[in-house]
Amino acid sequence: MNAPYDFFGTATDDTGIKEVAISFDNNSFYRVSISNNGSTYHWYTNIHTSTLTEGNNELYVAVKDIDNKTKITRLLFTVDKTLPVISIISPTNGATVGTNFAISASASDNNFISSFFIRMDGAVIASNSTHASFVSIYKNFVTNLSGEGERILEFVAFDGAGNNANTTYTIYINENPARTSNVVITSEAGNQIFLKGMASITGTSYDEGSVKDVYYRLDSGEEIKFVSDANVTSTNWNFSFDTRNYSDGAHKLFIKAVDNLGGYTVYTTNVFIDNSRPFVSVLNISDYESYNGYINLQVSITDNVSLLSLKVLTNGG
Ligand SMILES: [Ca+2]
Ligand SMILES: [Ca+2]
Ligand SMILES: [Ca+2]
Ligand SMILES: [Ca+2]
Repeated sequence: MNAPYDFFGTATDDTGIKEVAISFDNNSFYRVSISNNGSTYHWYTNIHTSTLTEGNNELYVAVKDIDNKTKITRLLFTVDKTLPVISIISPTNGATVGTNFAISASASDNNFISSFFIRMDGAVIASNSTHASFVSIYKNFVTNLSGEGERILEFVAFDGAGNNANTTYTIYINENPARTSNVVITSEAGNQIFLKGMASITGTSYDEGSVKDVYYRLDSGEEIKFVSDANVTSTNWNFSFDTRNYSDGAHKLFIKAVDNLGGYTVYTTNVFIDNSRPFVSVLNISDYESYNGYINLQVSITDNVSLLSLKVLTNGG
């Protein structure tokens, strides 16, 4: 970076100093201001580095005493107007991360890095003060449940000349995806996993940040969104579907809760849809026949999905 820079020093002489002149890189000398405190003379000038070349420079300081005797002193110095370069390996800008994640970055400079540090929301979370042309930071950052949401990561590097580079990333901490609990399934068959007719499902989805959407699907069917843009930490929901739109038999019901950062979990449960009656046949007696004594009744019952109970009723109760 180009900036004004102070050049100053002292000179002494037995009889007194008349003037101090300086020259950069053998260009013409010019006088600079002097002041004295007894026999010690202070000289001072302010140079804008835009007038100096990058890299090694020479400064000549010519001190002339009142007898016009002159002494020239040569000084070497380095001009560094080139900013450090910051390279970030992880995370990526805009990334959503979990409860711990890697921060990996480096800074390099044509001269040397004097300080490299990383801030999260203004607080330094990692630093490296090694003086080298290449300096890196690797940190496994643990959120310690500090809350979900947006964080500002700043990567800052200073070189030896005070030039600094600054890169800002926005990341999103998602400590937990949205989850679902308290799922209760009822249907015309009662409160159980055997469903017939209309089925009604209730439950709760929750998140440390907020629940955005909740979906359900049966098997590999289409996801159906039944909670949309809720944006609350917890939502009690319900949805219903007509089991007659599905084949009888075993199915899997999936309920997917998605949080504001896209984190989700899928709650899964088995259900059995059965909209067909059992089939009953009596094997050893016939309609309108008369029997005496005890009858050993033989009945065959079958069902496409599952049998729950069999009741035999007679006229006598
Ligand atoms: Ca002298
Ligand atoms: Ca530099
Ligand atoms: Ca979350
Ligand atoms: Ca059935």
